[in-house]
Amino acid sequence: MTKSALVTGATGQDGSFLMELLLKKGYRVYGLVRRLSVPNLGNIEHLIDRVTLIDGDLIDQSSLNSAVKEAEPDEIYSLAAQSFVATSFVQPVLTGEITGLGVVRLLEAMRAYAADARLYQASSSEMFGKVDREPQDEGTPFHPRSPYGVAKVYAYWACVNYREAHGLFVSNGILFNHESERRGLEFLTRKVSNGVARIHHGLAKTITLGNLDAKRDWGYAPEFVDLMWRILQHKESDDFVGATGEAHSVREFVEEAFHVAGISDWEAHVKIDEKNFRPSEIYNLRGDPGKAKRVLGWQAKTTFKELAKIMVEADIENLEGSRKPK
Ligand code: NDP
Ligand code: GDR
Repeated sequence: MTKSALVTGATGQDGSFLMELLLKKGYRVYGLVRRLSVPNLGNIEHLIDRVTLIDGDLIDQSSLNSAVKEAEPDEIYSLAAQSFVATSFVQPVLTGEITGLGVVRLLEAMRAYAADARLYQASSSEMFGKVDREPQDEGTPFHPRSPYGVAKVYAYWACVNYREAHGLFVSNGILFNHESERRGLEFLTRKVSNGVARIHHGLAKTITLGNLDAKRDWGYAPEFVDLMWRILQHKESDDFVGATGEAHSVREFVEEAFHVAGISDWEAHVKIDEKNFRPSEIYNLRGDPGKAKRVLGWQAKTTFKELAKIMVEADIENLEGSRKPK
């Protein structure tokens, strides 16, 4: 029988790749989309004839109830969030409402209307925060460093609690940074790939950044949505780290991105502005994906340099035709 999947955060980077994957696997796919004054369907334009979009907002319980009733899902992918860490410092209450409580609202909808479904929660390496060990795995304690990280910890434990208290199949993927040509423009890798492409085309001279010394474990998003799916196919609900196992600094990413565009004097094109620093930063994150490999046969493949190349080349191509006249 055709399986049904409900994906929240359908318009985001991960939602778009995940819905592609689920369609390929033959699922009937429902995507939850919130009403905006101008629809934000850019990432899923190519899919909208093949998926059913349902109006709903994580702030609104009744819309989540209706979405679950309409989709009758076998699998629910809980991806919607206020996902930008920097914004969470200036909108902490909104972030808590959406990224934290929003997940509980979805769990309540599942408990009432789809108690036999399986739910994947998009947990984050930001929950580890100020780490006391490296690499981080499923047993590493949480010490979040932003309202976003705090909200994700709340959602993580809510999922564990619904598993233990109500016997629901709810699994967390604790994923480290994963990026792509569909990443939002404010995130570091895309800000850089887009900025480099603009410089390449003569549309800008510099990129303004913050902390170049922070290190992240950066992978390629399409591989990480495959992990989400595998987590829900496992015989029992459980929590898994998804990561490449390698960390690189922001500086290394910037250097590599300029290198892809053939620009060697990258430092001449980068300005630093205090406003891009976080009130409390996470300096170093590197994941141990050993359990995902052992239990689910999953492994990240795209290397750090390949990731920079994919993103910079895509942005250079996107901006082709918008070169400034001399
Ligand atoms: P994006 O920011 O690209 O997408 C977030 C999605 O959530 C968008 O579709 C957005 O809709 C939707 N959304 C936001 N607020 C609401 C709301 N109130 N009601 C309904 N939908 C809402 O995130 P990613 O795709 O990168 O990430 C997916 C999930 O994985 C997020 O939960 C994120 O926190 C988490 N995560 C991401 C990692 C990464 O490196 N990408 C790593 C670890 C975890 P709209 O288009 O309308 O804004
Ligand atoms: P992150 O991603 O906070 O790790 O969260 P982001 O790309 O925003 O930052 C990565 C690192 O780069 C540093 N940095 C800058 N970041 C941005 N955005 N803009 C800048 O100008 C800049 N300069 C330096 C940051 O300080 C940080 O150290 C992402 C999100 O996708 C979360 O939703 C997800 O949970 C985690 O990854 C895992």
